[in-house]
Amino acid sequence: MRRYFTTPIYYVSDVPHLGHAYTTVVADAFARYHRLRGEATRYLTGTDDHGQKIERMAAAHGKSPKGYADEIAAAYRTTWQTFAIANDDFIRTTDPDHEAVVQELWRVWEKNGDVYLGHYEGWYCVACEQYYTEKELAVGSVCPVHQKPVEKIKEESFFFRLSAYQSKLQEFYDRVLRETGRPFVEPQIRMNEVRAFVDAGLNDFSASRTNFSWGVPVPDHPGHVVYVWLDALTNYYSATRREGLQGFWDDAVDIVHFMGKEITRFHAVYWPAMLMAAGLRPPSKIVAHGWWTVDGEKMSKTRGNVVDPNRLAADVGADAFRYFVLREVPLGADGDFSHQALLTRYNAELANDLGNLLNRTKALAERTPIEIRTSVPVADLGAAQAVREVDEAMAAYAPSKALEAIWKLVRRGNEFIDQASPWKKEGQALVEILWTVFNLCRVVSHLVEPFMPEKAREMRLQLGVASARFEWNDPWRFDGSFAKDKGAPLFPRIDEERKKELLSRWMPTPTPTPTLTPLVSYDEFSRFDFRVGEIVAAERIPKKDKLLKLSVDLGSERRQVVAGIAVAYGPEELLGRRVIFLANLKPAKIGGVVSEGMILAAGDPDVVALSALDRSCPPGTKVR
Ligand code: ME8
Repeated sequence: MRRYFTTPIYYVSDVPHLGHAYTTVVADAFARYHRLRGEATRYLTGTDDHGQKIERMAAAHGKSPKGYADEIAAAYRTTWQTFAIANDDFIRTTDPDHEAVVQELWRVWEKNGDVYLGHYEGWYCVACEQYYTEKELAVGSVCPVHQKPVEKIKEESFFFRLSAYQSKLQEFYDRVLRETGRPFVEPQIRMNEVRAFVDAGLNDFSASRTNFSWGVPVPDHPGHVVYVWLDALTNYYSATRREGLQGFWDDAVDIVHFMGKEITRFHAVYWPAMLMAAGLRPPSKIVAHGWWTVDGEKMSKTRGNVVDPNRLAADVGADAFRYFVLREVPLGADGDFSHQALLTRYNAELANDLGNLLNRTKALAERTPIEIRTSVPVADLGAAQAVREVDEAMAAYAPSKALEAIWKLVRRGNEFIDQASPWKKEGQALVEILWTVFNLCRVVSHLVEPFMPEKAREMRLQLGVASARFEWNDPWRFDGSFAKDKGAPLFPRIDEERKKELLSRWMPTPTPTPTLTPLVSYDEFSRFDFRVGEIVAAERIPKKDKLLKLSVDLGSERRQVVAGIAVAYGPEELLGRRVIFLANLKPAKIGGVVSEGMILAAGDPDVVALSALDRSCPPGTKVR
C-alpha cells in the first residue's frame, strides 16, 4: 500500500524546539519503517508562513514577512538535516503552486455555496490565530491559551459552511471505524473529544480576513485574505499536486497526519469537511500525540526552559535524542522531558545494552582468528518474534512499544554471549556462536533504522554488512560474511563529570532569593505613581543586546521606555501586553535613548517575568 505521512507545517514565528522536533521525528520513524518494509512512502513537512502573527513578528524585527519567514524556514530545514529527517518534500505556504491550489479550492467552495459572505464579530487572539466567543475567554477576558488580551474584531468575512457537514462527518468517522477497526483519530480519547464536538452541532467559521494582508488573496475579492488555517491545512493536498504526483490524493493511499493534540480539531473536523466540500477524499488517519513539558514545567521562553534540539544533538547526538523521545513516552500521552532521564536512558539503554552488544561482538571476533561465515541454521534468538512485535506496535501507532520489543532482543543477545561462553569454545561450536551474535547485531541494526538511522548505518559499517539486503519477513537469513575490524564505540558512556557539565549547561539556573531591603512607610510608597500600561510598540536597540525600546500607552498619553528585558522577551511577544508601569520616574537616558518611566518585572539582575494583571482593565488605571 502507498503511504503518505505528514507533520503539521510549523509557524515561522520562531526556530524549532523540542515539540517540533518530536513530531517530525515520530513521523520520520513511521516513514522510514514503511520504506524499510518496501512500501512506497512519501513524507512531507514544511512551514506555515502566513498570518497576522507572522506579519506582526516580522514588523517587530524590522523585516518583511517573507524575509522573516525565509530565515526561520531555513532554520527548520537545517534542523531536519541534523536529525536525519528523510522528508521527500518541504512545503511552504508561500510557495506559489500551493497558493494557486488554495485559490482553486476556494473557487470550488464558493461555487458550491460552501463559502459565503457575511459579517464576523468576535474576540481574536493573534497568537492562536483564532476567534473566541465571550464564553471561551479565560478570567479577565484574556485568551485561554496564552493569557494575553484578545482583540474585538468586527469585519466583513467569508464563512465556511461547516454546519452542513455534521452528519457527513459523523458518517465518515463511523465508516473508518467499521472498515479499519480503529478510530479515525488516534488515540481513542482524542476521537471521543472530536466526536463530542461534532455531535454538539457545528457552526460555520470565518474563512477570510480583511484587517491584514499577509496571506493568500481570496480570488476576485480584493481586501480579503484566506483564513490562515484554511490555507495551512490545504498544504497536505497541494503538495500532492506537484510534478510526478498527479492522482496521488485520489489513489488508495494511506494518508496519515501526525500532530500535537492541540490542533486535532482543525485536522479531524475542519480538514475533512474542506476536502468533502471540494469533492476530495478525506485523510485516512489523524494521530494526535501528547504535550511535552520540561523538567515538570510548561516550556516557555519566559521561563527560559525551551529545549533546543540542536544543542542536544551537538552534545549527545541526534539519534540519542530521537531514541529518547520515541522511547520515553507512549505516543499520544503527555510527557515530561527530563534532562536527567535522557542521560540515564542514554547510559543504560544506548551505551550499555546496545553499545555493549556491538562492542562485545567485535571484541570476540578480534580474539578469534576465523572467518565468520556459516550456513548452519542456528536459533534466531527471537529475531522473527521481534519483527512481529515491531509490526504490531507500529500498526497500533506505538513506537515506544516497538523499541521495547527491539530492546528485548538486544538484551537476549547480551544474555546469549554470557551463557554461550564463547571464550571456552573452539572450532565449529565457536563459529556458530560468533555467527549468531553477529547476525543478531545485523538484525538489530535494521530494526533500529527507523528510530536511529545514523547509528544503524554505523553499526552495519562496523559489522561489514553496509550494503547487504534485509528481508523484513525473513530477518534471520543472511548469506554474506562479517568484517572484524573494530570501530569506535557507538554510544560512548557519559561519566559523572560529563553528566554534571551537561546538566548545568542544559538546565536554567534558578536565581537565588535576594534578602529583603529595609522597611518603607506608606507615605514613601504612595509617592510612586503606578499605572496600568499597554505595550503598543517594541523594537530592539541596535548594538544593545539586553535593551528594548517600548512605547507604552497610559490611556491619556504614550511613553517611550527603555527596558532591560531583551534576553527574556522578543519584541513580538510584548505587543498588546498590559503591565504595571511606574509613571513618575524621572526621565533618563539608557543606552543612548530617553526613557520616561519603567515597567515592573520579576528577576534580579536578569528579568525572568513581566508584571501582569489577572483581569483586563484599561491603560492608565491606577495601581496601588
Ligand atoms: O500549530 N509538545 O504550528 P506550530 C509536543 N502552523 N509537541 C509540540 C509542542 C509540545 N510542547 N509544542 C509544539 C501550528 N509541538 C500550525 C499548524 S498544520 C496545517 C498548521 C508540535 O508551529 C506539535 O506537533 O504552533 C504541534 O501540533 C505543533 O508543534 C504546533 O506547531
